[in-house]
Amino acid sequence: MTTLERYLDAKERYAAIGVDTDAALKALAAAPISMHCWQGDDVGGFDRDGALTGGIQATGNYPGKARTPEELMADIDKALSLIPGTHRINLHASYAIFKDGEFADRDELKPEHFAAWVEFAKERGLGLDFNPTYFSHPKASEFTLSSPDEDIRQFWIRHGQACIRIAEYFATELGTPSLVNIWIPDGFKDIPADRTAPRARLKDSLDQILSIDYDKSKVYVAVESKVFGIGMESYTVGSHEFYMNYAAKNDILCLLDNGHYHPTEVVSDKIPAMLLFSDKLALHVTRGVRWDSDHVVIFDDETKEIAKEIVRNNAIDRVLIGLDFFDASINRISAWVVGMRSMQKALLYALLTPNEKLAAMQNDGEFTELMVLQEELKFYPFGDVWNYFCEINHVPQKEDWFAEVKKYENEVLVNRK
Ligand code: RNT
Ligand code: ZN
Repeated sequence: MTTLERYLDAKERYAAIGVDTDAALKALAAAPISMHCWQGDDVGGFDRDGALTGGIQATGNYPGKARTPEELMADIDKALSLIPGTHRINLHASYAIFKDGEFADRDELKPEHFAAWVEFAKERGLGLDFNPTYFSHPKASEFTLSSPDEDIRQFWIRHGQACIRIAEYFATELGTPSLVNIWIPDGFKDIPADRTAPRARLKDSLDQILSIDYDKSKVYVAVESKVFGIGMESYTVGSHEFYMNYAAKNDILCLLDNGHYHPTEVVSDKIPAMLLFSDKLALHVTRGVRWDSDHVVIFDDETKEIAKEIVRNNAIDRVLIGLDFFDASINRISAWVVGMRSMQKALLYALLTPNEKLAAMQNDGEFTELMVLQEELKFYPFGDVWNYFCEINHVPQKEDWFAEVKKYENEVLVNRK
């Protein structure tokens, strides 16, 4: 049987339970995912050589890490060629590209330092998202936006403002809004004596960053909370409650990273709650294994539940989906492709779920029927619909894409010493 024949067969089986597979494919094609550039070089960036700091960690030493902007762009191209649909690239400020001999510190970054990325995105029809980099920098060795040292705090405020201007430039050049996500690593290793003052300083810093004049239809600013980081086990300045309230009061976005909550809390349950109060919200989809370990996103239960909440709430346009992981122990391009394709598979799985029918069962108290159908759905011919989506988007089906990655590894990546 051909891919099309299998698809047509699947289409009939889904139609029998009221699911329109053609509509699902159309909706999936219109769901961009922001692919984080930092999986390609273990969150290294180009603006300095030092170690990764901020209580996050990329472990592993697989050959082929991108060392230059050219290598990173080539690797992104390779990954995108194996991922169906058109997506976005998520950059960090540390990925500024300086001309020979030039250098600008983080508080002096300008659009011109990202011109090469804009050109890259334009040629490929990609949108760009952005993140100020509040780590891996000598001035980020202790605190950033919550620093008690006023000079340091002002330095990082200027960085945040510079990033908004750069994102506005992205949006103008590319004709699609740019998300600026603020995450800071500030916190205490041990029990603090004052939990309020650092948060008051962070609040004031955010106010100052947002006080610049920028076009809110072009730049969406988001704040990303966290429960703890390495070396900041006892207290995180940018906690969930802090940012959720800050975002609500200031009409900006909350970004939920599903590695950033207590282990039994799930982001899939937070999405519908947030959507009742916010027009838009942003996600960092990741996979925490025992802690915020940033493993590659796979087609697991929580990723599926996250996708279901987005789809059921008819919120593909309101939830800005980005990925956030950094695994240096496996082929980095493969990590991107697995993560992106898994997120898309989760969305497709949600789009192929008879959501209204299931909701009606819940409403009518038919919990036995609900369980039975939810279990049976797991064995519907989802893979045949996915393979057809790959075929019509001209990317390899099933595991066939991996041969391309292996070839690239043998021809290109192994030569990076
Ligand atoms: C850290 C946050 C943050 C970073 C990236 C590199 O815990 O998740 O989003 O992973 O900005
Ligand atoms: Zn994150």
